[in-house]
Amino acid sequence: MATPVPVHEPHKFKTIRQIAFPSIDARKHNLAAAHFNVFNLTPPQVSFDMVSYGSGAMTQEQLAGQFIGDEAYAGARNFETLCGNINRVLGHTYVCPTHNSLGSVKILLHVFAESGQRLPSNARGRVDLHAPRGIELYDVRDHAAATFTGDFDLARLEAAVVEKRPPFIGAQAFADGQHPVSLGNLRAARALADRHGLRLVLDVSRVVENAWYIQRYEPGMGDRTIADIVKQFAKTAHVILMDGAQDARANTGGFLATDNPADHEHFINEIVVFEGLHTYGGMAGRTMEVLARGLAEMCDEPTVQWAMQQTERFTARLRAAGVPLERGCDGAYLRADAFLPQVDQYPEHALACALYQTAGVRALVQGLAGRGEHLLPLQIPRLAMTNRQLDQVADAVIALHRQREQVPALSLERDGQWHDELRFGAVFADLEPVAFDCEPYLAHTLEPIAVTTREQRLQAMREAGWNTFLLRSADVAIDLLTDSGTTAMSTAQWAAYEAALPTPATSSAYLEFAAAIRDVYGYEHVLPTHQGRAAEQILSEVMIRPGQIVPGNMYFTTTKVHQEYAGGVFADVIVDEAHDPTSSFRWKGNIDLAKLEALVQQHGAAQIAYISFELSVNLAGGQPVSMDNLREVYAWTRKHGIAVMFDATRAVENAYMIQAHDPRYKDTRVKDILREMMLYGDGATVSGKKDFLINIGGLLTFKDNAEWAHKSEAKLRIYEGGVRDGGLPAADLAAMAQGVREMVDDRYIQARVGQAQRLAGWLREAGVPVVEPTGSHAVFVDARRFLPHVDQDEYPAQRLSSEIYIETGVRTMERGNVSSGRDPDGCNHHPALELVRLTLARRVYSDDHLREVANGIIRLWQRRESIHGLRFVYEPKDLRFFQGRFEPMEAAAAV
Ligand code: P71
Repeated sequence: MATPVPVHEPHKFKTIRQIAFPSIDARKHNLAAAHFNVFNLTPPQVSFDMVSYGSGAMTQEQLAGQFIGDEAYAGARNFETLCGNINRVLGHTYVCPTHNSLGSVKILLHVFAESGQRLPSNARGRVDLHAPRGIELYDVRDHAAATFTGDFDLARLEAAVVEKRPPFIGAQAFADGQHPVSLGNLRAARALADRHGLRLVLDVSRVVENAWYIQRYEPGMGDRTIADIVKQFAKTAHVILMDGAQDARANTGGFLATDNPADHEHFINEIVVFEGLHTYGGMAGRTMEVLARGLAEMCDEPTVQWAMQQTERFTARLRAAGVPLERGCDGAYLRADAFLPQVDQYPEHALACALYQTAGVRALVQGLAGRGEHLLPLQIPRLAMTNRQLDQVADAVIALHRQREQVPALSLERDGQWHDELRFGAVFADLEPVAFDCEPYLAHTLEPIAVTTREQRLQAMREAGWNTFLLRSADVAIDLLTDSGTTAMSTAQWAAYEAALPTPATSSAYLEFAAAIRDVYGYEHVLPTHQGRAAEQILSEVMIRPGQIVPGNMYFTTTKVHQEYAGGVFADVIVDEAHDPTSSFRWKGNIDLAKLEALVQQHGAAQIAYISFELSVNLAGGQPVSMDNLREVYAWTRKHGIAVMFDATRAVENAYMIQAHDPRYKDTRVKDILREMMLYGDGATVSGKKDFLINIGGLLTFKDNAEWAHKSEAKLRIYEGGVRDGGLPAADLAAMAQGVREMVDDRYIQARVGQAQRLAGWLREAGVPVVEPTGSHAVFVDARRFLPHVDQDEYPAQRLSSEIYIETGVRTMERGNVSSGRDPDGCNHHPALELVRLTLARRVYSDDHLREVANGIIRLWQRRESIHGLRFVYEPKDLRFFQGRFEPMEAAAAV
């Protein structure tokens, strides 16, 4: 049987590329400046660029290959890798590299053809390449074929071969992007070519998508792998050519390959004239490496199934809404003439303009104009978009289809032979604009995720002592352990990272970072640290005198440990609702002023070190603090001369919650809300591994108190590194500075928090008990209500997190009795909250990943009675949740 269709991407996003969402006014302006030809728009003017050529997401292995390019003029190692992979994947021995498929065609025609000849082919697209060279294509495609519409009409092919004496037979996998070819038909064409002493030349740029069709629809092929079909298909031809920017997901590059050494000899003699040398053919060494790795990966079965599922889903959604289209190998090709019957000239351009005007989406028509096809391809950049994004793009097209009568014709202002030359004039129609609320970024590179069986996971869990911290990430499919340091960096962050110049003195990266912090927080003194807990240590030592009280809105593990090391005594002043997982109070992060007042009454204001004020309180469930509470607490501290120190680790998420749930702020940008929040404090520690969108880094910052800053700098030099780097390389500082600018983007933060809300919604619908209301960085499952039959001393949340892994391959974190440790009397602390945290990494997983997480947990919920508790077999003294090991109670009972 063929591989089943995966329910989510078989990879996660490793790096992302931000996308812009120009306003409707900007779009109209851009269209006019582009002469109403969307070809002239640039990527920053476009939200979704629906082109598949060279725009796919690479894997991390491909990206890594880019950096080991062997930029030698002759005999590059990368060429050897490329040859090896072509041989393995496509079955041909002799390789002639070219700069792209145009280079390949140029060589082919030069070697085999003469001007005036006619070339029978199943594809029309190559007219663009051949016609200007005086070679005419002769259509021998079987127009009556139902499924394999790219098949040759063998009788017509035979006739053409006899009459026209062509130089060779041209074949294209997934001809013109729309017409798949069956393996049986291709083999018949090969036999025909052999009978007439002709070569069959096959363009394999889209061979993978074609192979998927064969697997699915060609009789007897259902149990073959994509890899097997691809090889059989490619080996059928005498000569293959490939464009690296298609299935192999390189951004350029190409090659000719053959098993015939004499043909190869001809090719490489021309290569030096037109392309480069026979061992690089006009490609950079790194391009050969990226292409070689892309070839090696392109037949990965789950990835192919996933990509094709996206195309099916996208096309089906449009078709169901009555949008006229043809299904392409990489998307939906809109039939612009049927879409806009009132527009009789250039309907494809009119439609492209209307789509850009309403939604900022670009669909591009390319090649020779005037061919009378009127197709507007909406191609899916390979593996770069989520289904949520594609659904919204489809909805934008559907919304336009509903208003299609309003779409005006364009008036031609400059004619030309090619679509990109045309210029139009137009009046803007009154079209309703479309808004997106999907992820505001595309995948740039991908990281594969583990595929495991239940038996393997059970074994892994046993070896990890029933502690998800001790699992190997290589055994984890979807990792919801933490949102700390797990973000996908953006291409802008990587650019800053690569460009940063290291120095133990003041780096530009530090200045960038300090400027970003001053801009976003409004605080003057900026001290970088290697991560959050380092800032906590310094703050605690500078600000706490032994014996002082440190009131805080619920504790965080590392924060409390450092306060205690400095001699402080933590006092919980969070509102009572925070300890009740069923309370739906909106601002569970708030401080209870009465509790603060009582502390001052009892100990005196001088005994209070500072208020430790966490935003988006992690252990309460990611619960926000209200703006009013921030203001009131600050006003209260001014009366008593007490400082407010934020744990601003997830302050941006808190700002978003204020925007979303405090009607007074609904029209205020998150950036401005954050700036106001920070007015109500005197300093902050930050674990940059969360809000700042980086993998390592932290911050200690003070609003204006130079003395605290000075004392802290002295500690920074001893504990962390220099005062201008805090032990961080300039590169990480630079990426962090860029992350601070990206984190306050309204669309990003809304998409991020929205994911948590949707995941919670799916669980809630099925009755799974989750902490209410849903916080911003995670969904917390209430293990007490999930497993009411398991005693808290048998660690229900710990067991539930283990079972979630075994059931689904999803890694989560216990936040309950294990995490909160033992009291001085040796008994477990028995916290009110016994939770499993499903924490969302930033910009890494799609809704499809999370839907599967929900489904797995719902399956467990349905058989919850069968789940029992755990007991310790090894229990460390401090922070026991990290290293502790357990065994199931049922195993203990069986002994
Ligand atoms: C999280 C983490 C990472 C973590 C830390 C300890 C145990 C398990 C996981 C870290 C935070 C945090 C807040 C509010 C300070 C830190 C420490 N959170 N404040 O949630 O959430 O920062 O890790 O950069 O040192 O998984 P650091």
